[in-house]
Amino acid sequence: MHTTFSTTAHTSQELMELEDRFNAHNYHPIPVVIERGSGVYVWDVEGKRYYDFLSAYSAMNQGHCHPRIVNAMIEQAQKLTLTSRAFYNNMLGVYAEFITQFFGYDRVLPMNTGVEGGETAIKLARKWAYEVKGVPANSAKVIFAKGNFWGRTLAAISSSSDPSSYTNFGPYMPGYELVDYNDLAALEAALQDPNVAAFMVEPIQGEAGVVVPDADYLPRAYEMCRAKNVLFIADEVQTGIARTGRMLCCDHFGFKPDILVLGKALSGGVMPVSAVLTSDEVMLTVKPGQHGSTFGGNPLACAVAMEALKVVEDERLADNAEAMGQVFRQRMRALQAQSNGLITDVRGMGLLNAIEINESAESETAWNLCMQFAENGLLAKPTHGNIIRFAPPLVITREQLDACCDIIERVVLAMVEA
Ligand code: IF1
Repeated sequence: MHTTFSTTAHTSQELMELEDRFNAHNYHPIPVVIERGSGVYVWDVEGKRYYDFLSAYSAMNQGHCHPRIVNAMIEQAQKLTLTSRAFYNNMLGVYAEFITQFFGYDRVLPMNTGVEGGETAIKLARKWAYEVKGVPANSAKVIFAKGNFWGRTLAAISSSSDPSSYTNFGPYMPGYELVDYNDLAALEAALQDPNVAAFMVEPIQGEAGVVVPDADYLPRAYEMCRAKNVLFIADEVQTGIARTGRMLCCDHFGFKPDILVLGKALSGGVMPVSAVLTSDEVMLTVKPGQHGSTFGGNPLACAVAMEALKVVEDERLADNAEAMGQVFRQRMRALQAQSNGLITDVRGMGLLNAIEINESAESETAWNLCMQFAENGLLAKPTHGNIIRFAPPLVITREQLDACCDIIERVVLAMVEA
């Protein structure tokens, strides 16, 4: 039935009410309604400007509406957007060569969302386990770290240790095993099973609260997997594309994962683009008809992803993330020292950082801090009640970063004095 649609002249309040009334209640956003973005800034519908310190969970590393990426998108959109993989398109081969050389892998399998990338990596690992490693049919295992987050599909939540992710969505995917993150002994024990196909891990756990492992954890885990002929799958959906101060977070630790999963900022945040990169040995186990996606490898995504990666390189965003991250953590540590115990930890790498707030079970200190940050023109969101993630676009300048640290400092010190 056709009713009255309210399509014009909305205030933030009206727009939030519309979502509340007609949309699923699967999120609890900070009450700010964004209408426009440019670089590190976003504006709400009333025209108020904010620094974006979430970057759509690290999808906007190149900044909002990067002109080069938007132009690549518009030009390609006017020419060809989708053919499906029933036919070749003139962009996929060029993109495949570009991205495999960019990251140093034999082959790429293009998908759309991050979770599809993770799913693809696990399918590849299973197939490789049966057809190359020689694991008996249907008995391959994949090891994950507790606290992992790789999306919302049934396969992804089946590996989750977070009850809000998995409760009442069962039954779950078999063939998974969970070990503690940052625990090499637990990984070593799990690797004793000869049917293990892969260990899938985020170099820094994002959803768990920006958990940075010990310096030797990842390279030693990689060596241990290698010794057992187990594939090391790096979920760099959030940590990749310069976020942590190197092109890949694994680059900090001097090893190259067997399977690399990328998403989010691979498109500069203009559309969902993910990719799985690996060797001939692993990738060629999948034959025509055995995996794919209508939109995977579409020419629009290819054009956008190539430009998004070139921007990261041309603007030296990894170097900027590294330098700005140092400044940011230094300022936050100084603030922690002044915070009378309100800030209990400052951690991160590059521009993927978090502060931990001393919070009692019933209080909403971190949420209130984020509301005050918003009031003062900076957007961030708490996770797990007491952790505030700070992840601005990597194009942020020193002046902008200092202004943002000033805001955070002012709000935190006002809270300390209150
Ligand atoms: C949401 C957090 C971030 C990811 C890693 C795969 C995916 C993600 C390491 C799946 C997605 C998201 C999705 C977003 C919130 C979010 C998140 F808050 F849960 F912890 F980034 F830190 N691997 N991360 O972090 O990618 O399928 O979503 O494209 O709203 O669920 P996707």
